[in-house]
Amino acid sequence: MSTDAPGYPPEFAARYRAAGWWRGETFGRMLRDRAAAHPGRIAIVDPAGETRRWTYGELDERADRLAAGLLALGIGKGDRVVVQLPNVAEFFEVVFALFRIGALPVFALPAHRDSEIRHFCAFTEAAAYVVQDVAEGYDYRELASRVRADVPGLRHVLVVGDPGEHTALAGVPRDPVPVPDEPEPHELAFLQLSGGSTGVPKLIPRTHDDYIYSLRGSNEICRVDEHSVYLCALPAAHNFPLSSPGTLGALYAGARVVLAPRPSPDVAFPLIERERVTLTGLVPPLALVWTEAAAAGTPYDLSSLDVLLVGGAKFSEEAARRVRPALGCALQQVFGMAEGLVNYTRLDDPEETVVTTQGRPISPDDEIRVVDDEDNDLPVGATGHLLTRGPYTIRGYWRAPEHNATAFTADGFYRTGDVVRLTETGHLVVEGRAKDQINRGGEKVAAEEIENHLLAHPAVHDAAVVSMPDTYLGERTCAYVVLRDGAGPVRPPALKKFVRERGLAAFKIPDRIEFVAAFPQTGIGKVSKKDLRAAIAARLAAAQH
Ligand code: OOB
Repeated sequence: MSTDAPGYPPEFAARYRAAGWWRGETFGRMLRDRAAAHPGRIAIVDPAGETRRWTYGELDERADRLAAGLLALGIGKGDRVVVQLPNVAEFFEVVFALFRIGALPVFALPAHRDSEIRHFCAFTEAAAYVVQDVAEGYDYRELASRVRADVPGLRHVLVVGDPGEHTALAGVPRDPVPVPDEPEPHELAFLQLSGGSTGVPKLIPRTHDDYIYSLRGSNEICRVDEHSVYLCALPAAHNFPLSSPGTLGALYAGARVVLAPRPSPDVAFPLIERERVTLTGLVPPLALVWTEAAAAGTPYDLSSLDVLLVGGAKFSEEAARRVRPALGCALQQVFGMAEGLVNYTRLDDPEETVVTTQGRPISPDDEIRVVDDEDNDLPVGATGHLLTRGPYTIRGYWRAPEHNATAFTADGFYRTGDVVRLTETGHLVVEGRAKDQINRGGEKVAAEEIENHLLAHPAVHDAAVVSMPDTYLGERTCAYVVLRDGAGPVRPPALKKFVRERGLAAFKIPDRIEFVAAFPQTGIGKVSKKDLRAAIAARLAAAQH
């Protein structure tokens, strides 16, 4: 690997190859092989508008032709391309074209706005940015125009649909040219986004070898095979629906991917019936909505659904118990992270394990440590910080040497920031979080990032963003703000508007703003977020009575 990111030490790479975890596969060749084996089998179903069904042969050919077009535009091996697409078939055409030429997709979410996209394009020195014209009423072409004005190095904006002032993806020349040296299995395949706890999101470098192993392992655990039909209900670019086992796992297995434009039952249930969906993945708030909708009685036949994966945030035991009775399918809890490690409850685990734990790792070579504040290992059953190292967990973020020095131990364990306990059976129970992050129903909000946006307001002297309990999302964000002396009156809606206008994903706008004269302090004079969390939780509880 280049100096952009620390790679796996040679002795570990050798071990992971010898164990058969890394088999020298690449995404480009994987699609090529599947297309050769079963060209006429359906790979992607995109129901938006007139339903499109792309076969493996067609997806492979589209990826090849677009790869040639991208090369003709001067996009080549190692170049970064920010991909911000909703759940549309072109997502796969684009990412497989990029995989094939060794250019690196940078997976942005549809919710991201100016502030995030500008950062991704500038920080990665992206050669191109790929968007949908309009989705959910939002015009991404305008966002692209603003970003382009700010990031002069961004050479191309490619648009799915009507391009406006940019370049139509469909118009990129597609004359077949031989693709020069395809990437090697140990090379980077893409950059995934970290939920993060720092001022700007870090980028996660994943290799073909490591990611494809996580797909193969996930498929085995979730029993995905060529008869499976995976419904992609969450945003396709997120690591969970991408790889656990997700769309890429399904394509690896030669299975079928059905794209849901939205995850709500009114959209997803008819798709499950019509396409005979067998598995899907949801974050806990959506799993609750589905469970309630099914329990209330639905006209749609959900009997094809074998497995519901729930992860991204803690799924409560009570909610977990209701899944099977309501939806008639098995539940698998997933505790994963874009940095690597993914845990699943197994399909043959006892029901108690499935509803009370967040699973165990994919790989026998996933190393799990539960430690105290001084990195001392704790006995099984004790609650502590989760550290991990293994065949599909990164050894460092992309171009972030300073951050890597603290986010990883000297011997390469990733500090997950999660507080967990191990059971005797090797299952993990997530008990909390030590990182300064709010998990808003699976959507991660880095406190520092939002605090920085609040601090940009002229009337704000200091800001501290914490989680507050919420029955639906699990957590929401509460921003405590100290105003400057002599600052005129500022009201919460004005401050929220200020943050929104700085161009942030909507899920990062503080749900609540509290003004205080000063922050409570810890013994060593730092802001005590623990006290702030307790204060807002008490306020909310009191308000309920
Ligand atoms: C998934 O990935 P990310 O990168 O968005 O977030 C990772 C973090 C974890 O470190 C943990 O704090 C939290 O999300 N988390 C859970 C959880 N699953 C993820 N916390 C409690 N219970 C769970 N089941 O969120 C992700 C990636 C791949 C598969 C599934 C989720």
